Amino acid sequence: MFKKILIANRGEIAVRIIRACKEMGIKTVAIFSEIDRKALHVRLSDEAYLVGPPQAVQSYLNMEKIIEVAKGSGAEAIHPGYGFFAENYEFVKRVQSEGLIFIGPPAEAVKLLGDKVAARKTMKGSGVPIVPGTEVEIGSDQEGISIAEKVGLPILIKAVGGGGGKGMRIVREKSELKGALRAASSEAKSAFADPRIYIEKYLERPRHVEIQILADKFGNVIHLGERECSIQRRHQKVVEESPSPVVDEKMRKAMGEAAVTATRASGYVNAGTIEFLVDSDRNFYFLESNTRLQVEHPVTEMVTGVDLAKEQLRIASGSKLSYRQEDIRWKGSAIECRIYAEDPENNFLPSTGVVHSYWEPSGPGIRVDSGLYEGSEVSLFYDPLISKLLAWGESRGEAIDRMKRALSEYRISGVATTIPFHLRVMENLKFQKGEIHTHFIEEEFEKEKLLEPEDKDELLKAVAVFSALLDHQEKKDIKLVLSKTKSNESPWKIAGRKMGLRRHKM
Ligand code: MV4
Repeated sequence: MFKKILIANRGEIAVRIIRACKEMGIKTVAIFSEIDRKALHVRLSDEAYLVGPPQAVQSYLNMEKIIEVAKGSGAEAIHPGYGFFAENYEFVKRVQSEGLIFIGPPAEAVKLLGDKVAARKTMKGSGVPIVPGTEVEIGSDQEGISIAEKVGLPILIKAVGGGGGKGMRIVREKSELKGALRAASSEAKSAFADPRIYIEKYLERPRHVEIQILADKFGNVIHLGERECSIQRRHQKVVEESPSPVVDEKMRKAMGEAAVTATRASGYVNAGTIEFLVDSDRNFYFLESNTRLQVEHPVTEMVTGVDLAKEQLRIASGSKLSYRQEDIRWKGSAIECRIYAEDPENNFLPSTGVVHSYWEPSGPGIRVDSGLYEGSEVSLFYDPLISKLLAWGESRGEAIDRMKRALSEYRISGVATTIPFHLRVMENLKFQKGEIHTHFIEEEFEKEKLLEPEDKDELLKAVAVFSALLDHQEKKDIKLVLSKTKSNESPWKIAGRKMGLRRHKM
């Protein structure tokens, strides 16, 4: 086993990994930006090094500096957490070329699964069901039109280099097709430096159900069942749970086997996730694969008892899996609420400030993974996810009751959070019945104020907040960009990107 590792991340996930290391007797090296000097992950680690200014590109995404710290501190391996360098092929290559171990999948698997058509091709070739559509990128308008005719409208145009909902376009009318193909491609080009697009049949109101897998270097692959992740807002997950209310034992076995096949077919090693869309007839289709430890991994830990972070460390250090498939048993039900520093009363406007009082819930069945403490600072520089509240119960009903109790105990003052919104979700009758899908929040909570894609008000609000951090020229640039924006992406993401504040798929 490793003696010392570097954690190339911050916040709750860095804390989560440090905790696993402590229990395994592994020394931890933290990195931090100037604004994170007093952060919890810095306090809990054995050593910590400043890597740059608050902007992620200059600190948590500063490859040279991170490698230098890893080598200088004598760390043998690097855990990327999620976001930042977690799914970056170049980073994995670089880590390995420096003689360090990347705690995650092989570089080739990261590359393969990051290319959405290559992934579809691989899955189709090994018998994993995929959404009807193309397994090659669209070469011309004519090709796009004939594929759309074959698949049948509505279709969804997606970016080959995309994922997480960026650069997608629904086409419902034949007349919209040509324009949509061109718009999607140019959007993909500017967002991912890759204009390639492909087509899938558009599924209406599907569920998002994903399977957790573990694979070691000896060819052993197991699955740990599903997580239901349909409750999301603008491609940002809000609530996740396991088991899924629609998945029974038979379906779990079928999806689990498909996920194991997908894992083997892509040469994957370490912890990973195979995402599926599930239609109203409970057919499931491969969507994409996440080559990282995910934000929502604790729900799986709570129902299986498997410590995924520890298992990642064991796999990376060359041990065999600690479990066989038949050792995995699922008990009860677990729910996660992602607490964001956003104001649900004000269109989920990002909220910043110093946490001046902080009181975490606890008691039976409750787990809190957070990087917060009294006095910690929440800024606009990083992802707004500040805490994950989890509840376990013998039944889904008990998990919901415990979650409601814990949400009502949780006190965070100084920054606005989504805690009150989570309480409304837990109290929603359709949620309680398990009648959820990917458009649940939109339909249940935003009916009256569905934002127009070009809602300038919202965009200008974003500019107002960011402008405190900008100089005059940057402000002019952003206004120019926003005035041309027609995408349905969150204005926060657009404005953030213009500022160089990269948000990552989590
Ligand atoms: C889809 C889809 C319907 N049909 N693909 C959005 C994120 C990206 N990873 C894939 N996404 C979708 N792909 C087909 N063929 C609907 C979505 C989708 C979605 C998927 C998962 C979780 C939330 C979602 C919210 C809206 C749309």
